[in-house]
Amino acid sequence: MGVNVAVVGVTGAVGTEMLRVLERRNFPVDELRPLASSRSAGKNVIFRGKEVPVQELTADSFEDMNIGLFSAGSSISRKFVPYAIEKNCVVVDNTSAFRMDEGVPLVVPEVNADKIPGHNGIIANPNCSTIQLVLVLKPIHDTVKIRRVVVSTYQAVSGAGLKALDELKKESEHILADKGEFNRSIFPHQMAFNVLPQIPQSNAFLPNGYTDEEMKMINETRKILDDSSFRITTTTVRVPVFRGHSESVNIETEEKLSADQARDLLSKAEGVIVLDDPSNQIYPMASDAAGKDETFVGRIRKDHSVENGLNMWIVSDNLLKGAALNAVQIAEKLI
Ligand code: NAP
Ligand code: 3JM
Repeated sequence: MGVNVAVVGVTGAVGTEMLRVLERRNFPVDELRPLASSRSAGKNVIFRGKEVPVQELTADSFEDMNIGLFSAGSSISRKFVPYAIEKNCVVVDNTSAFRMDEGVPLVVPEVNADKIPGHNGIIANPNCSTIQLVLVLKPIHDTVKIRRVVVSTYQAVSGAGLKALDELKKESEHILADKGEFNRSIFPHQMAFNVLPQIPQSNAFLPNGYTDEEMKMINETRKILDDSSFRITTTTVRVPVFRGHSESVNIETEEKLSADQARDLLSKAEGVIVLDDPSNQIYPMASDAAGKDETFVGRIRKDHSVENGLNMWIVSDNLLKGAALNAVQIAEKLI
């Protein structure tokens, strides 16, 4: 018995991966309903080798659908998720719209799949930078209790959507061809050959000096680890990489965990691969993680500035484990 699946935002960076992941994991789709804006109605997507027409998302889009995978932005989710729920279509929401709502499980299956059965029609997929972080923090927290975490991210441009990717390509060519001033519409500053300490690029900074992305990582990590006072601080940064988010992570723990013990612990963690052989220049890189399902961790070493501390480098494909794959894994648990 298959299920009927609506994919909202099917023409986007995440939606496109959603179809590929459903296909390659043989998700038992009976009917696929690809949904996007009126701009895309009439276009086709390819699913299992067949063309399927994209429909415009409306209040009536969820008739007969069992699962709705949403990734068309938070305002679209706020407006249309209630129509899906009305039709008993269970929603896996990839946006920030409901993540922090009580009664909405925020799930990374390897970490807290046990929260899924408590849902009331919506299960939220965390932010891409949160997912790869908690996959690594959870086994460490369970073993030696984390006292404090300091994270700096190096996030790929695909995390900002297809238009942002296009702008980076065009700006790169423009600069290499020495064409002078470049007219940009997505990023507030040069993104090619540059590093921007502001994610998302369009939102104002919060009164506390943080960005939305930084606060998402903090609040979501606390919710997933089930500890509202978990000590974590973040700086989120966009780098001119197409695909794959990297994170420099400093972890202080209550009890001692040596670098070797951490490597051993993390090599047994589901969904995590330790890539850590500095003498042979082996460490995780965005270029290797792109297109892969796992989250990679390396450069694991003692932080000499504290009694019990570790530094590490965590990399994952932001469109796969950071978005589409995690959402489909949640849907797999649902059925
Ligand atoms: P994108 O490449 O810009 O794609 C946006 C998608 O949303 C397109 O399919 C677009 O359809 C659709 N859309 C826009 N306005 C719409 C409307 N009024 N009605 C119906 N569909 C509409 O962006 P993306 O990178 O795929 O990200 C999409 C969203 O996913 C983000 O806004 C974010 O909320 C979420 N996201 C989540 C994660 C995560 O969970 N970790 C990561 C990245 C993104 P058209 O082609 O017709 O315009
Ligand atoms: C990642 O307001 C918006 O729609 C922002 C869109 C967005 C989000 C989000 O807030 O849902 C772009 C990129 C995310 C996310 O995963 O939090």
